[in-house]
Amino acid sequence: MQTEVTRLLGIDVPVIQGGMAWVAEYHLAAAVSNAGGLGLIAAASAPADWVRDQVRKTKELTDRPFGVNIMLMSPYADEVAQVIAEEGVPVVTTGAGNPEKYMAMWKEAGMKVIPVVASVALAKRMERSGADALVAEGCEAGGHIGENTTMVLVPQIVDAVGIPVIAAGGIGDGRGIAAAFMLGAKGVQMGTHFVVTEECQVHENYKERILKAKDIDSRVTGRSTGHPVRALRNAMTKEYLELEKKGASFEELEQLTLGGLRKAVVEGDVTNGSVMAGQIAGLVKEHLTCKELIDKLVKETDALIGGKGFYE
Ligand code: TUI
Repeated sequence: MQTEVTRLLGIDVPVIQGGMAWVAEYHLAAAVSNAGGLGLIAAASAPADWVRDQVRKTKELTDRPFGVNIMLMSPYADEVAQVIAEEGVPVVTTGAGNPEKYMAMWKEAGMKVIPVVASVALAKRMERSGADALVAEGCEAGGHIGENTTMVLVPQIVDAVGIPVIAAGGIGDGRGIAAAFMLGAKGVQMGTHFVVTEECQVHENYKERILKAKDIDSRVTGRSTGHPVRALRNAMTKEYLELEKKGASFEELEQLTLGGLRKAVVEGDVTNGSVMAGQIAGLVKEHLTCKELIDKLVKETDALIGGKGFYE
């Protein structure tokens, strides 16, 4: 499955693992890269030293390209941006903001820069500032989301820019990948399905919650505060949405989610914690290794669109 994305990144399969906060650490990143995709470490809100350590541990486990995702709302974003340039991380993706101010430093360090965007406006701006490719993430995705679905966002961004577009949000199998290629994408980013892989270190309760999720189990909290976040429904999302309906203050709402992702990922509290996952959770029923998952995705995609000129 060679495409502009595999050639740009030096990988075998145009599948990128999402930079999921608290979830995407070095075991997972290295396993995805060793399986031929692009593994990512999520810097999330972690300090720069933690990221440096994760990068070094990833390098011990793989010789293949990998990346770091920087969450731009992090108080440590500036330091992490610097550290990944120093450590010679091959690829950086960014989320939840505009990474323009780091672009020159990263390009100088020879890194491939792939901002995650949720709008055509930011996509165009990122191309002008020198991005090598873009992840166009629709609101089917888990975590912090934009307004548009993948189906409407991807073709509009593909038409608006000349650099390769990687589709994200709502993709969980070969059918989703084939559909993304039909919309003009040259690769995909997947998060939710990688959470339930063997190598992913999240608490078993988190994996179980995804594996038993139904199509209607997804909720978006925080629309009223301007920070919409998608997670699987539980006692926390119920209370949050009730408080939001009552017009609760930002501070009161924030209190409810503070440390919630850690609670779910590390402690396994999937009742009161934040179980971030995409809408595709309902489709995810298999617990595989990263290699098994990626091989299966390639086989499924090939059966649908192999030899039809989408990725030769
Ligand atoms: O960033 C993500 N997903 C995330 S970040 C995250 S950590 C977090 N936890 C709780 C609350 C908030 C964040 C969990 N999930 N995806 C990429 C993404 N970026 N989706 C949407 C955007 C985005 C949104 C607005 C990118 C840029 C933007 O505006 C930039 C600007 O300045 O115009």
